[in-house]
Amino acid sequence: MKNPRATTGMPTLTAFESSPDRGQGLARDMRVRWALEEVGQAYGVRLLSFQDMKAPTHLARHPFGQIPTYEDGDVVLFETGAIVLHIAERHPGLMPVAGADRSRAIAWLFAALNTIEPPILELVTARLLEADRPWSAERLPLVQERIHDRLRPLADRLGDAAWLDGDFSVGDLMMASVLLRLRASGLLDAHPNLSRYVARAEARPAYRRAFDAQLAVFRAASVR
Ligand code: GTB
Repeated sequence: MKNPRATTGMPTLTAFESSPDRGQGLARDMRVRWALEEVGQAYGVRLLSFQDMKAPTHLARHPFGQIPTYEDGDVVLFETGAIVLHIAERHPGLMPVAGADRSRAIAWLFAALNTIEPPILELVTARLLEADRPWSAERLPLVQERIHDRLRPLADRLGDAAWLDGDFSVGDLMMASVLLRLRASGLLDAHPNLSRYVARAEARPAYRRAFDAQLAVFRAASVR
């Protein structure tokens, strides 16, 4: 889709005006902020209420009325995978410049979104939306086991390496973003090298800047 009000200058994201995660960095604008910080690209943020997210102006940007979106000149994007890949393709620093190494970095980005994130989202659904169902207690261990079934081979592949395939890449950024959603559950603790991997990712200065920026938004909304 073309941006009807294309302007030159820095990209603009959309994010929650008041994030339901209370500034823990779990909402998906965090991964886009982090990618922009990694490549040193300044950005603006348009904050939306839940009502704004379902209004026609935002639905023109995002067919499902969600955050985040990304606007830069003529480019208007939704889906964090597409946004983060777009950023990585246009700036040096988030993936190798060409060849098989670059393709593997992209494969890890897709693995994070298509292989690791789905069972984690199942757990979130089970905990938040299904806890009062009569079958919930029986189902929860099955959901948890499906997560471990994905984490075990991931942990085996990572081994003692710092990152999944050589230097830190867009694949690591997305994988760490997805794994962070597990922290509160304690499930990551069964895979110590993955816990260390996530801690390494969180210690990156670009991650810290992105985290602080989204936390500042939440704090500002709380005092209003
Ligand atoms: N596949 C899309 C993408 O990757 O961009 C998913 C986008 C998405 O789920 N966005 C969520 C949203 O807009 C916000 S991040 N939800 C509102 C809606 O669908 O109407 C998901 C999220 C929400 C809350 C927490 N939390 O409270 O911890 C964490 C993550």
